[in-house]
Amino acid sequence: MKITNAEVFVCSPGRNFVTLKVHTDEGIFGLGDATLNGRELAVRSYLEDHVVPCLIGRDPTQIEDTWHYLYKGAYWRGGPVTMTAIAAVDVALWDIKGKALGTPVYNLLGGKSRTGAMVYGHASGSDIESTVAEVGRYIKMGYRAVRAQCAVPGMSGTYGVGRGDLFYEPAEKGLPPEATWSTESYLEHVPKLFEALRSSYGPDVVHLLHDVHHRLTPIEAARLGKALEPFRLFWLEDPVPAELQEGFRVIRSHTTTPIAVGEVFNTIWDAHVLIREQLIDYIRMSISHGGGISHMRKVAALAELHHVLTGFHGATDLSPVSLAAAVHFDIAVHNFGIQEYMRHTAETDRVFPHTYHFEDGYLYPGEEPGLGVDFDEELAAKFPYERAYLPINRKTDGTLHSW
Ligand code: KDG
Ligand code: MG
Repeated sequence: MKITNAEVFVCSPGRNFVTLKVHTDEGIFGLGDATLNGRELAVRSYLEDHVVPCLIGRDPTQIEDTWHYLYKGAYWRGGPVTMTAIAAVDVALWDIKGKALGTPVYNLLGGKSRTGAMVYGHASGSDIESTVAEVGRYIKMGYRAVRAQCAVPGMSGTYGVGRGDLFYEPAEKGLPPEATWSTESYLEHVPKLFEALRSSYGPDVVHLLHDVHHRLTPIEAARLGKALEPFRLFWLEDPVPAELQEGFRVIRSHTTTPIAVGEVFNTIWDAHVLIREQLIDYIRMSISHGGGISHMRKVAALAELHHVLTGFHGATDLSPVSLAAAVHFDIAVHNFGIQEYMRHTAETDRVFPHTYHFEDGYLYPGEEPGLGVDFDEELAAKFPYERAYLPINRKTDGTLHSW
């Protein structure tokens, strides 16, 4: 089999997505997600201008060799643009292999370790009362795990807090909006939210999660982790910016609240110290930003040795192609922990018809060959790209902060 062509599509059915379609001389095609939130067109150019010409004529079944060809052959290794582009090619090749062999991708990864992947949904509200009610709504829908984010009094537009429907979208159209941040108010407020949640729903009805979005210093994060211990979180996510990883030793030495990190990591080299030193409990790298299925198999294998579980990023900016790949991976890999599942809009689901489905708190993959996801090019063309960014975040004195 040979690759004959590869096309890149940028569309915006509710939000922007970049999709790679790899064609072969046997008529089989594979799909990959190349979406990088707020930097979509950079990945399109990386693929169209630099990667696609090198793919023509290659054997699509040689997935591992192609991965190293793109990673090592570029000389310039790693980074989100490169690794998202490599991931899109890699996932498309796994899709092709599954279709060529007539088997779902999870079978190529060792078969099922479980039947479904437990997911968590996003509940948020403008105050504690509405956030508690929203968590209740998710419990009623069957979720076993819910991330809870609440607006902080006195702060405009707290990042990660949705606008009360099931299709919360973190990016906003146009140029980046700006929000304010006060660590003092946040640290005061979050324990009150989780106290209210546990007193409403009890100690064990639902797993509770929280995302700090990289906004604390290590000692502040340690204080938050300690304050949340009585409410038994499933995890506390991205407590500090993860460039300086020594910070996680400080957090770890003070609290038993489980820690999750990694949605902005791109290679195993970003994660190996945190994993080897057991400074985290969940690795959140995703297939689409972490070099694809081939690379994430290595990350998961390293994590398995060190009692770290997977908890893949699954926000709306990861397209249904990514989500399908994640669900196949989740049910195959032994050290799976949880899968983030932010529902896509109906328009997105129509552009990417898929067979994975949600039931009773779990996602299940389809049983057809490959990933079980398609791409409706004609419909996608009706939703052209619209510039959109994640918000910028400033402290109350105007200093730029982590988003
Ligand atoms: O593109 C960035 C978003 O996906 C991210 O901000 C969402 O933090 C997020 C999460 O945990 O889903
Ligand atoms: Mg996050």
